[in-house]
Amino acid sequence: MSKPWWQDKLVYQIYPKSFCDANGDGVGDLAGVLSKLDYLKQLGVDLVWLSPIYRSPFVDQGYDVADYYAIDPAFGSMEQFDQLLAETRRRGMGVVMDLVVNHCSDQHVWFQKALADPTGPYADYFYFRPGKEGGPPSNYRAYFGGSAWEPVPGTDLYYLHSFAKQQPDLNWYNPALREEIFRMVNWWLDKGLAGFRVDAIINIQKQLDFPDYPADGPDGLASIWRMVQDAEGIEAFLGELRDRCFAPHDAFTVGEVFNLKDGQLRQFVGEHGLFSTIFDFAPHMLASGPNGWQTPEEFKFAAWRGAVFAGQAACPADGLLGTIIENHDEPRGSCRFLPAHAQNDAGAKMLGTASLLLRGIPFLYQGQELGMRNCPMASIGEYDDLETHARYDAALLEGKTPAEALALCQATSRDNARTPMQWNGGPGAGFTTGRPWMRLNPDYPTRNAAAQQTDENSVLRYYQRLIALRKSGEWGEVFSEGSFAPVWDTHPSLFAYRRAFAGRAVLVAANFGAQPVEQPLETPARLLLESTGSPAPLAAALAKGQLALAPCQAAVLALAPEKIPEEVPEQAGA
Ligand code: ISL
Repeated sequence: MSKPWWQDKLVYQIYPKSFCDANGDGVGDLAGVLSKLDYLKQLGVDLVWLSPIYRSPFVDQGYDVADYYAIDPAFGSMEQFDQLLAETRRRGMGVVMDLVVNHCSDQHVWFQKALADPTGPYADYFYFRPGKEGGPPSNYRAYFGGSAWEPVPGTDLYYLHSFAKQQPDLNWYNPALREEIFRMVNWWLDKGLAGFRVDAIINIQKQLDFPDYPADGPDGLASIWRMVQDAEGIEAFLGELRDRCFAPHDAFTVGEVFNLKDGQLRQFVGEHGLFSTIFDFAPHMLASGPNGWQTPEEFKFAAWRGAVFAGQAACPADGLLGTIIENHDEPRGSCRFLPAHAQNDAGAKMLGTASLLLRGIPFLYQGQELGMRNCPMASIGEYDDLETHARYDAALLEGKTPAEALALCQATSRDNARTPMQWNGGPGAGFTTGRPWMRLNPDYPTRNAAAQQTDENSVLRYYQRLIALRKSGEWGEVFSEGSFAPVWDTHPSLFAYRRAFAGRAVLVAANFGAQPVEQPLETPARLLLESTGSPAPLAAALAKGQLALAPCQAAVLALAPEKIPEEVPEQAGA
């Protein structure tokens, strides 16, 4: 089996609206991205994933595409996009676009034609269905709240939308629609794109009779997820997409896939997988309590470690998961996957170490490398995200007070991760010379890339060293191809694992506890990297065959080669 070209790559997600604004209109743009390519190269980024930049009315920040073949003018032009392809290539990097094809925008010409002729061919690009008993065809709640069915004006029909009503679902059961999508995907790949992050893709499978489900909320509706979960057949659609588009271009693809059924992972990743990789969201699911986002859960170390290790164990030996701390839909990892005492720069470095060296394709989200933090807004009016507003309304409907509803938004809002990137401590944080489209996190005067670049001990400089180690000539293969084995996995505060490849092995260990820890090591170990900038006590302990970690300290150790073959349990096939 030959190694895929993307096996040792590291991906950095850009949220274009909030990354860098070159023309001063307060909204990030492609010229801004172009101006930061050297920063990304210095960080060690291989692939740049851009959240959607297609023409869009931005009801859901570009995840509502009005024209798949056009760059939205807010971001720039197709010439600038081509320049981005050329400039990344020149630096040995690649560009990954977001592929949003569960739905499009209601402004897309297909939907406009469908509305104009609701029994014509374009109506079958969507799900147009007659109502039932004077109401919608079924009782589904859309992910962003309210009925998932919206009346088609002037008819007794409704159209289906899993997300906002301005995001009508596309009918993958129609071969003509699939042809349109394959043509579009190939058009982008022919341009020289490295690949795609494939949005919300599990939702393309439906039960075409759209059965009702028992209500699961005070609105009398049932989550549309119930219908998707019981639907089947996605593999056929995705297999066609792979065979017609991705495979001929040898593209890198990452699926945004939630809640796979038992045994399904095998079909999604690996040598003949439907995608190159899919995100491992299991740790993120822990943040939702029994009532989903309405009951956010505090960080529990053992449960989190268990979820991460379970993902590593479940991944087939010929496949890789996308390991991820944060993205544009999630609160910041530095405020989520750390105990209260560790929610600081030392914790951010420790969490980065624990995550980036796992087996998998590491994904970083803009600002993660600065330890950027959640930005609780002072009022609901300061939030831009439609999901946050829908949650606020739903919480009020549930009987929560406005203050309680706001607190829920502050804890869970997607806008926590969407505040502008903090480039320097000057006006507009170096993000814009104008008025930023969303307020800046007030910590930008001290937490910013320029300040961190000159501080040897900063989160940014540490991430640079960490990524350099992951990709180094000496240790790169251990991280990109090596096996994974948990270590001390019942310890109350240690997060530790071994990676091994071709007779070489490293131990990654991090102390999430508030007290120092000491563990005897079975094999001599040499320090490759540690996160606090004070390596002396650890080095002294290693000389005595001990691992000693202060609170919030993470370390990467090379294990003595002669001991490795017997000592390290090899993962099947690795
Ligand atoms: O964001 C979520 C939870 O806060 C998820 O339920 C999210 O809606 C789901 O992961 C799908 O997300 C993707 O598709 C959405 C878009 O709003 C998200 O930004 C995108 O990542 C609809 O296109």
